[in-house]
Amino acid sequence: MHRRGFLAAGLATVLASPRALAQMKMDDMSTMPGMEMSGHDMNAMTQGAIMLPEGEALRALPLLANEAARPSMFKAKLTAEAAIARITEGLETPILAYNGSSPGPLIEAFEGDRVEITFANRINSEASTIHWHGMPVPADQDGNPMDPVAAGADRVYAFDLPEGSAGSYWYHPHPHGRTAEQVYRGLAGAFVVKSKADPVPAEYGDMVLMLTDLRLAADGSIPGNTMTDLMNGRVGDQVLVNGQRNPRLAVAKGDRRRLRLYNATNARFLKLAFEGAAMTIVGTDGGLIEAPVAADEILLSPGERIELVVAFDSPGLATLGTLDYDRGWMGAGRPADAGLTLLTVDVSETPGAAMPPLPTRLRPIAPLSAPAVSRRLIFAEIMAMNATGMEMGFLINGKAFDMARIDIVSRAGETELWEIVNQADMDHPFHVHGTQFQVIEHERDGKVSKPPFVAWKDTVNVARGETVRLLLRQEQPGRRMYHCHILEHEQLGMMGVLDVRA
Ligand SMILES: [Cu+2]
Repeated sequence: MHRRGFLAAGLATVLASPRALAQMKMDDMSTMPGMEMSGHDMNAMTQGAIMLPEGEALRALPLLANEAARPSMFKAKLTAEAAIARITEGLETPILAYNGSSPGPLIEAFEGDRVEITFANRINSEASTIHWHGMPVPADQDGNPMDPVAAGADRVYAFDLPEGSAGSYWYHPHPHGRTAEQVYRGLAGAFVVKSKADPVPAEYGDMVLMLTDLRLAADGSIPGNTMTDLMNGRVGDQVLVNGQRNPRLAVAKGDRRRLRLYNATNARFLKLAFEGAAMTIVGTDGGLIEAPVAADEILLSPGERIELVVAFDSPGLATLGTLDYDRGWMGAGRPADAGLTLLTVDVSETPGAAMPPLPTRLRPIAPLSAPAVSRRLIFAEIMAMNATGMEMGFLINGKAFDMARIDIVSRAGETELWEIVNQADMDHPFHVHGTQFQVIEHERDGKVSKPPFVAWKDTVNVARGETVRLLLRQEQPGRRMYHCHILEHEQLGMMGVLDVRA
């Protein structure tokens, strides 16, 4: 196996301090965090994948009911527990669900709302948390691995949604060492913050499409992670939209639909294209962009979201599908990324009611500027064979994650320039908690390019060999995580702790 990192100068140093390295030994995989591969799983996997039926009517995600007794308040309870999904006839699939549903219920709240969500962890003997991905919540309410909720325990997450925070966020577990597994077993949901002054016409609707992927063994169970999954991140056999495989949606000719696409997979890169319909980008992770931008293709890396207006002007079938994207795959078993149909839309011959046009301006975004500090984060993979097996590490600045170590100290309210350098052989989507950032530059092979528009992001893909420069400002003090959003990589060390001080 040829790897750029294999003989990197830093390797000896890292291997000399094995406790700092997330380590994997081929001959003792059962001791790895998140690794559970029994002989039963192995047999099930070789018997071929169970695929879900296609073509059912697209279901909207169930809405989490607001139990608050007063206005400007969102109050509810989320219970994480084991559930049985009857995914195909005669087969029962043990999953993890929020309030019995996977994906979890959709949370809709408004800018200015106070949010109080009681989390009941009823997962059998496993700690968990709820992380509010992308949201500007206080550090101690953000479900970090340092704040686990023990099995059987409850806690309340409370925070305020500031003005200007409307956007397409999501929630998922973030417990130390168990995030990847709890997510691929079913725990993730969307959290949409709305603005009362939304410029996108209400006639377009507003629908969340949660993209997840699933792997089912012949007996209907979800098998544990393999060595390949740990290296590349887990990629399932089928990509689902709101839990359905290639569901169908009926629209009238001339309709416009507002669709919020979420890549909630552990590790699958989705290069998306709409055939037979025109996509216009209106928003990113952290809400609306300044003006609509037409797009033929969109790369959505794990953790990212995109907000689209799709115009259905041609009668017949329109399909949302995937194109090939090489994100750097290690070893055999590279998934067939291209040619998946995720959603089929029936566009009627008869035109529907006329739809108002999309405004040419959506909202202003003040550019972040004049960073007071610059930082450089180098992402690297290391891999080595030794007497006891293969060791693999996913590192940031030569270090694997250590919850007790503070890697970066920042000051609240100060703009910083972060340079994320990917010296690895795989793409790594970079995510930071607690704030939204602005990407200002990409550099690859000495070529510098600017992003096509200003946008608020909390997750950005850093392709192998690429450097991404971004400006970011944390407003609230406390400890924040930054990490690769391939959840297996995060679990194997590619995460750091940022301490924001007042
Ligand atoms: Cu990664």
